[in-house]
Amino acid sequence: NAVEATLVLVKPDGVRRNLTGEVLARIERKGYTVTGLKMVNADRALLEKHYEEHIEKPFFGALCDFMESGPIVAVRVEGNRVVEGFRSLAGETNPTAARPGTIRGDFGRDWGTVAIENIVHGSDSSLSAERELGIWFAE
Ligand code: YYY
Ligand code: MG
Repeated sequence: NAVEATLVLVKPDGVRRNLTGEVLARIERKGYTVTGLKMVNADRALLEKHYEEHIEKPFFGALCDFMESGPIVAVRVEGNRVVEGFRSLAGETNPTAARPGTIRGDFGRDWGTVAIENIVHGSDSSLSAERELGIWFAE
């Protein structure tokens, strides 16, 4: 057994569309445990830390504008292999490619412009999870 924690963010599109409860319900229904929860208005400095691997990417500016467009719900989730498990619940990054039945497949919007609106973030490894939880749940 490999109980670990991951960071889930309900992004501004998810909060705006009243999907916070839907995302939390899917997490809990899967048997994972919510161990931290807060609403955050992210600023550029926070997002540059969170998305440091993407700073040089062409979509970075649009991604930050999108992530700053409204409140985010940050969630600490615990469970056996939850990092991989939540990525599986979320589905592929692009909502067009994400399978129906996944959060992004069911609710994500790919307008073909600017930032992809894919409802949620989930850490991509246990190392990323520790780093990101330190950013969003500092102190
Ligand atoms: O981990 P994940 O969120 O699935 O994807 P990443 O490759 O880490 O990209 C982070 C974030 O950036 C993604 O959720 C949407 C956005 N994005 C984008 O708007 N356009 C792209 N071509 C790639 C990613
Ligand atoms: Mg990522």
